[in-house]
Amino acid sequence: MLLAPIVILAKTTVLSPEETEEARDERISWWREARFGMFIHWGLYAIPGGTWKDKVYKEGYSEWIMFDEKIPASEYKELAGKFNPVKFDAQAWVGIAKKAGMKYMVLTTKHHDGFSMFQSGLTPYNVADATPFKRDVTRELVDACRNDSIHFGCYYSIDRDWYRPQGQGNRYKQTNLWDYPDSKQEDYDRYFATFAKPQVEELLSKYQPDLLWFDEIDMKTDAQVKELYQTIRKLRPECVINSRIQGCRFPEKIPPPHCDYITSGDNEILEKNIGFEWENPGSMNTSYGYNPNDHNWISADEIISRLVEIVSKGGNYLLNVGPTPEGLIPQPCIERLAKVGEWMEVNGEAIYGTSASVFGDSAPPSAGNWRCTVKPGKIYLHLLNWPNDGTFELADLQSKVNRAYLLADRKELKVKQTAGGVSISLPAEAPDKIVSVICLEIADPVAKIKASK
Ligand code: H79
Repeated sequence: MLLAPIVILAKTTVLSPEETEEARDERISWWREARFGMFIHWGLYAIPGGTWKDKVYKEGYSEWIMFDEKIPASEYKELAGKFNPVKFDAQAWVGIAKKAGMKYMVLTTKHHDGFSMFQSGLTPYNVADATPFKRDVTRELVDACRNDSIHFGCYYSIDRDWYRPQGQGNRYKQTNLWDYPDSKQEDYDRYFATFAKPQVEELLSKYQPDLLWFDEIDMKTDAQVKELYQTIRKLRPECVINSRIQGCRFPEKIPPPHCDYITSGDNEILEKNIGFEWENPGSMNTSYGYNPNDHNWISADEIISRLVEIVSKGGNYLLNVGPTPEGLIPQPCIERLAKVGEWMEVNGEAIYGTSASVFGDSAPPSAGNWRCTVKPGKIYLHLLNWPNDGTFELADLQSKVNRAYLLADRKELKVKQTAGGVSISLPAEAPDKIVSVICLEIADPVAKIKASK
């Protein structure tokens, strides 16, 4: 569906007039190695948590409450006076991410509601100056991440800001028309030039983020996108940028200009490897922001299978948590992340720094429901179903297999290799009931596959 119009350009293509493939390669190498990150949606919307007056949302985006309920900015801003997350502990959050096997963290420094979750010189409407809490939570998280070797990214909603008049010339009409019905394009241009872009500059110089994660709906002109991009590159060339700097739709061309990787739709897993870095922003229930009434949690098993599927297609998984107004990561998230962490402890080497499957789209369910990731000289087979007959058949592999073992115990497995492929003998019981991983050490750095498919 989304993939049809893509044109994949040659590797040597210059990404943007100012940019080379080599520069992008160097900048994005940590991100490529990381594969799994924590997304954090935290802001004033955690206080209503999806409930406004008589209206209780049991699903949907709690961070959208201001828009959904058309709350006047003058009323919404009163939430700032109630924001006092006394249990917030940046180190504890980083610890939870680390234990889950996550390697980076992206915090909503400003979501569409327009409230800055960092101390900003451009507006007093920010977490340090407008709340009784008075602490710069972005600063604390950046420091905790740096102390623990976790890369840090800033989510920034640059096109939408419901607190400020912004113009309405966009196709979704997702701007604040209830407070500002006469707002015009000029208002957007002023907002962009005097507030949004300067705030991005402020984030870059104050916090030196490793990643800027934009969330957009195509309100910027091409000239504004370019200006933003050049500003970021000038201030911090090593900062990775996602594709929503331009817009939220899937780019028409790969590589897309002005960014380093593609963000797929919210919770959208691409159908296949697109030959370019991409990332899935996923939620654990239907909301990104905290909503105590949204019980639509996906299981830890589902998270692990999604992670394996995404990575086998060459993507990263940025999995969200929505902390409470007290400053805690919700218990259902903690429980799930702990289970994912146990799996990563055993199987992480089949995730970190790996590339997409060498077997085409890897494992349709008819082939036994398995997926594949690779590293030089290694093939990882992720078995979502355990074979009943004690053997796993892998057709089409031509490279010599030197050694095969399960990551769970590293005991050598018996391998029969013929011109037609490889047959691996397995124990009767799966070591992991969700996904067990076999490692094949092969004689070639890059696996040779029969070109039959
Ligand atoms: O930050 C999270 C979302 O709030 C944000 N992206 C993720 C990472 C996002 N912004 N826009 N969108 C997602 C797409 C808009 C979806 C909508 Fe709706 C569908 C807007 C109106 C209909 C969901 C349902 C939100 C309001 C009603």
